[in-house]
Amino acid sequence: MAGRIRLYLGDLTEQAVDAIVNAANASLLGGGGVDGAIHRRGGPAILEACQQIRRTHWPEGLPTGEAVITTAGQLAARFVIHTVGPIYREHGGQEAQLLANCYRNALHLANQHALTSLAFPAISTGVYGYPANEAAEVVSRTLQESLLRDTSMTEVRLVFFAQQQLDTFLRHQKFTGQK
Ligand code: AR6
Repeated sequence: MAGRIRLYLGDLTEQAVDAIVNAANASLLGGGGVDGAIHRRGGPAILEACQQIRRTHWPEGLPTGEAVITTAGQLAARFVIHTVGPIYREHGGQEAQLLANCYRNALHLANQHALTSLAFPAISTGVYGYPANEAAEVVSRTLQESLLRDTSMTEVRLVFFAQQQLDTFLRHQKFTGQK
C-alpha cells in the first residue's frame, strides 16, 4: 500500500483532506462524540444537507454500515462522509462485518466522487462500545483489502483522539507487508 495509510493523534475536525468520515447515528441529525464536534465546527450547512438526504433517500434513517456524503461546511475538509457504525453486541454477531462495511462504503463513495484523501475516526469505539482492540483488527484488514484494489486513493488517515487509542491500534492491527 506504499505508505498510503497514516495514523494521526488529534482532532478529526481539523484534518485538511478531501473528506473526513463521521461516526454518525441513523438519524443523521447529530449527536455527541466526533459527530457533535463535526456539526459544531462545520456549521449548519452540514445539518441541512443531512436533513435533505433523510427526506430524499433515507426517510427511516441511514442503515448501519451505509455511507452518504455532504458538504463539510466551514471545516478544512471539502466533504463529510457520514456512516453509521454498529453498536457492539446489538447486531447478533454481525458487528465486524458491519464495521468493515462502514470503511468499505466510505471508500467507495469517495471513489465515486473522485476524492483521493480521507480521514477516519475510530468508528464505533466510543459511545457504541466496540472494543478498540477488536476494531483495530477489522479496520486494518478491511483497509488493506480495499486499498489493494483501489489505487486512486492516495492517503487514508486514521485519526485517534488519545495516545492510548493509537497505541491499542498499533498493537492489534493486522496489516501485512508494506503499509
Ligand atoms: N476527533 C477524533 N476522534 C474523536 C473526536 C474528535 N474530535 N471526538 C471523539 N473521537 P464516538 P461511536 C473518538 O462516540 O462510538 C455519537 O453521539 C472517540 O474517542 O464519537 O461510533 C453519534 O451521534 C472514539 O474513539 O462514535 C452516535 O450516536 C471515536 O472517536 C454515536 O455517538 C468514536 O466515538 C456513535 O458512536
